[in-house]
Amino acid sequence: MADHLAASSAYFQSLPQARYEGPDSDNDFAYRYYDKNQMVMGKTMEEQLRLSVCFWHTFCWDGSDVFGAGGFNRPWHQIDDPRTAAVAKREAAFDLFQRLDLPFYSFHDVDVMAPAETAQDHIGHMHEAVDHLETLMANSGRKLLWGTANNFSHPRYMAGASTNPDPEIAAFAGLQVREALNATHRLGGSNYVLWGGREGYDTILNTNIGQELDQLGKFLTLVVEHKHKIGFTGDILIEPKPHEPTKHQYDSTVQTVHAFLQRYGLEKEVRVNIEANHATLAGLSFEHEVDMAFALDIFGSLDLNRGDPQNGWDTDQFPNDLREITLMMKSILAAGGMKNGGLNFDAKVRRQSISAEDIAQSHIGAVDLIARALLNAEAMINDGRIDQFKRQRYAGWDKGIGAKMLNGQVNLDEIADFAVAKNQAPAPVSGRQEWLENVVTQLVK
Ligand code: XLS
Ligand code: NI
Ligand code: NI
Repeated sequence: MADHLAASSAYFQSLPQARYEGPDSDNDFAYRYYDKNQMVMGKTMEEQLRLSVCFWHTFCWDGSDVFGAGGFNRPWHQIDDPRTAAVAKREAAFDLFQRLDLPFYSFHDVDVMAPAETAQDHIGHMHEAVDHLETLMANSGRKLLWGTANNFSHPRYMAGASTNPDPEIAAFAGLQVREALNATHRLGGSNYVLWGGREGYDTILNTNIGQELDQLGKFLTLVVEHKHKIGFTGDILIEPKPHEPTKHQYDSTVQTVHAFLQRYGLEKEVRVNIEANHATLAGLSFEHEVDMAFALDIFGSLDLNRGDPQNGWDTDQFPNDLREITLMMKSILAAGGMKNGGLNFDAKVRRQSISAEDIAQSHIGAVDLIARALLNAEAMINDGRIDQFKRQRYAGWDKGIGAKMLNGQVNLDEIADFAVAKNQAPAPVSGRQEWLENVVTQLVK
């Protein structure tokens, strides 16, 4: 066991410190575009992007899938004593955070603590983990983007957490959320996330949807109350996803979450954490979800990854589509940039990528992709053609009958009378989609 402990702290030690070396570098562990101190639209790249490494895919997953066992053999998974294993995992994680020189991380309660079956053990093991995380954060200067409770993996949650037919299970979920939110507060986290992995159904035959929505709405209200009670000033975020593991998840998309929040009077209290692959699963684009969240004023934070066009599940691959990420970054910059949010890599290496190098290079490549996207987005805003075209397109609504309609100064008769008085059919104008796409192609570098 001592060997595994030593191997855990040495696991990432062969990796060089990642730093900016510019586009001509031939070092696979260097950043070619992510220069954390470079100014982009009034902030450093580090401040604009607020990049975060997640615990679950990177340190908890052992490489297993539904057809086979894990082949990663990370040394902290070989330690028999669960509390020692958790210490080793946390130490290895902070070593990697520093080697990548990324400022933030994210976790589920169960990712960072020794497993617990009872409520008392859960509290004890979680406190032990948080004490250690606090020290690791102070020593490394790393910060917490968000914490969350895993209320979907344990078999007790097979029929949901707050939406479970059994209120005692909802109460256990409440315990986990209280502990995870308190921990996030204590560690100075910027946000607290709720992803309702099993807050949905497998079949309507055994599900009372109206009852479950009320349970979920009430539970969320209690979480918001607790946030204020303890003085947590970060944002509470819901992470939409349409399905998987459930057949249908209630928090399907940004728009359904917004409607849900309005129904329970929480639209000023809760925002969204948007994940690229979840948008794909919902049949939507990433930039659609981001733009929708800004339009509804519930944008919170982002989980970065990608799906695979040939599969219909959450493959959680590292992002690599520069055009897609550029358009998404453009939406964020245009809306004034990140506030409490950040860009969290909710992404995992492939099952055959078994080495420590693979973990580092997956992150380094994705960080560079995002840095390039940020620079492209800045160029797109400075170029101005797309924004100018959009503004022009709606200019009619700033004056005359358009302004009166928007301000509620005319009724349907008056609008109709206006059309009659015009006495000519309005002429269609080009939407210029291909020209706009050409502009994007020119600016994505
Ligand atoms: C799963 C989700 C999950 C959340 C946190 O699909 O993306 O990882 O981000 O619970
Ligand atoms: Ni996620
Ligand atoms: Ni996901």
